[in-house]
Amino acid sequence: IYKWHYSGLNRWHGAGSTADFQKIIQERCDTYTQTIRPGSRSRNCQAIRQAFMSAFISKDPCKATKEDYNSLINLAPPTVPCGQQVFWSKTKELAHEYAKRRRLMTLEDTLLGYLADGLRWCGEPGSSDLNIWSCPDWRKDCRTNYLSVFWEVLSERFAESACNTVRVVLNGSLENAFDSMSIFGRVEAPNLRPQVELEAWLVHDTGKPPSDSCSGSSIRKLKSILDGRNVKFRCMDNLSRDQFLQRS
Ligand code: AVW
Repeated sequence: IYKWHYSGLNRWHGAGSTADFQKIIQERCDTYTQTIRPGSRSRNCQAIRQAFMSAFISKDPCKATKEDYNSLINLAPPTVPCGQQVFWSKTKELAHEYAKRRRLMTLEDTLLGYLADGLRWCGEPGSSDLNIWSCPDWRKDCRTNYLSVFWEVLSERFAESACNTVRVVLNGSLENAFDSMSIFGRVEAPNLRPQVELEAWLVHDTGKPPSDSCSGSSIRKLKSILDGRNVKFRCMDNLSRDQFLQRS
């Protein structure tokens, strides 16, 4: 029992892989390429599903590297037409609603972001299956797990491809709307190219006063990261969720 508990499929502290992971990936890929973005270059969904599986199957779930995802990302780079990108941090649902209304694109509107959105996956050395019982938790087990590394490398590529004006939706109901440890803070903001302009929108819960503003210390920190890269910055604050979504 002791040995099974500590070396078996149940040893990680995070929830296990999503049931029917492969099937969901294949179905989402077919939907995306046929219905959501039929104009996008025709993609081979079977090859994409296989590259996704090869990235992590039979591998130590705590030893993910960015390179593990190279072939997958090269099959479907997360690039977006100039000026259409929307980043988010602690505002996922709101940013998606905003992007939808304005015909802009979040990472989850790119093929790989759409495929993986909300799913979990990890493998196990010596097995060709996903571990459906448990997967490493970022805090309790390891940061270099396949889920975290996937979102980091996909976000990095998404940010690197930004051009013209892009936007980030930040949560103005938090004391620090900008979190330098988040993916937006650690990976996306530091990878924007020079001459890109970032517009930050600080949006708070309707009916409550905001908890952070463009002049607060967290946004000053974001500004200093961008200054160092010659990225232009504009910031809009004191918007409630309703005002933000309605504003044209
Ligand atoms: P957060 P971050 N499905 O709200 O700035 C499941 O603090 O860190 O925002 N998990 C996901 C997804 C997804 N679609 N996306 C990110 N995660 C994970 C990519 C990830 O570990 C977008 F372009 C992340 O740390 C946004 O601009 C956490 O859930 C940016 O990254 C969300 O934490 C949002 O990441």
